[in-house]
Amino acid sequence: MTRPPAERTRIRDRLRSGTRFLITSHARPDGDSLGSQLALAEALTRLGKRVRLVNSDPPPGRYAFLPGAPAIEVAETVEAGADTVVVLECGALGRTEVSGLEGRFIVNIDHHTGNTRYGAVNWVDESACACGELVFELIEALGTRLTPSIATNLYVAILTDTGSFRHANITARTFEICRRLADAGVDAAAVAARVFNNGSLGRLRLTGRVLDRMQLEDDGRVAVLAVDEAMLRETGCDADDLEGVVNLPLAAGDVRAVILLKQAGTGLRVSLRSKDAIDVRRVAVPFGGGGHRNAAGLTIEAPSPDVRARLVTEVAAAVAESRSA
Ligand SMILES: [Mn+2]
Repeated sequence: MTRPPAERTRIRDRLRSGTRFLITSHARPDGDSLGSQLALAEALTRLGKRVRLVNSDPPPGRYAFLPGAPAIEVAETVEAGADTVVVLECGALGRTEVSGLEGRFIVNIDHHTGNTRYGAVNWVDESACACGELVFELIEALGTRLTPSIATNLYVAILTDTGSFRHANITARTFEICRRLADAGVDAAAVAARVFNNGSLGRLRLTGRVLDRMQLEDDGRVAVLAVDEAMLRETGCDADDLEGVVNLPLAAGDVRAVILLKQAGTGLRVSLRSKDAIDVRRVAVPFGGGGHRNAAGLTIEAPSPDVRARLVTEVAAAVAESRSA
């Protein structure tokens, strides 16, 4: 899919003409959603705009150092007041888990396959490695200076959404943007240390416990990880501490895909990861989920007893399909 500059131009013009903005993103924020939000918020503020950042969940601790992060408000509903709502990184409006957005002038900027185009303007570029790549282009189009803090936020977005420059969708453009960000003052080693080497011992113990209980299916091609609330409680962790754990089984050459099952109250949150051409997004969609080819997720409110077996069957089928392709 080619980049649609017409939509980016429309968004740029709207950002220039508007005065009061609300920027939101998905629940359970990650490095891309937070970095993209904070970078755009600073750029708009520098243009003299009034900007509110509202999310349904607070930033995980590892992202609390991001420049501007304390300004993020946590709310489940927002009242009128902004002339433009910018929704970043959300394939569907419901992903925000913030109510009160419907019917507003929404600018939708995203890189997820299957985005429902819920905005008044929709800039969806599935070829972007991170939403931060699109926000970089937008800030460039606005002509705002790349400050060290904007650059740091965008670098975190790209660093984390590419799995430290390992995932698909990384292009020469990605490195060109990162070169510009480094030029603008990003300390890449310091950022990586803050994001990856600053966790708790509990998180390390939780990771060990989850991997210790890993089960293999489909002749070792599919790894299944399961996390219940007791494991979190016993290690002093919360669900945010699981970020990245789902990727770890992929370090084994034989493992082609991973299913992580996380108990969430009476429901089940499922993360899927895969290698190469294996499309786990197509597994997630029939369950109401979404994401990318190699990283997808879904939530099952009332899981049936056979849900694990169904997921294993579907993921194994995706693995087989990529082998026969
Ligand atoms: Mn993203």
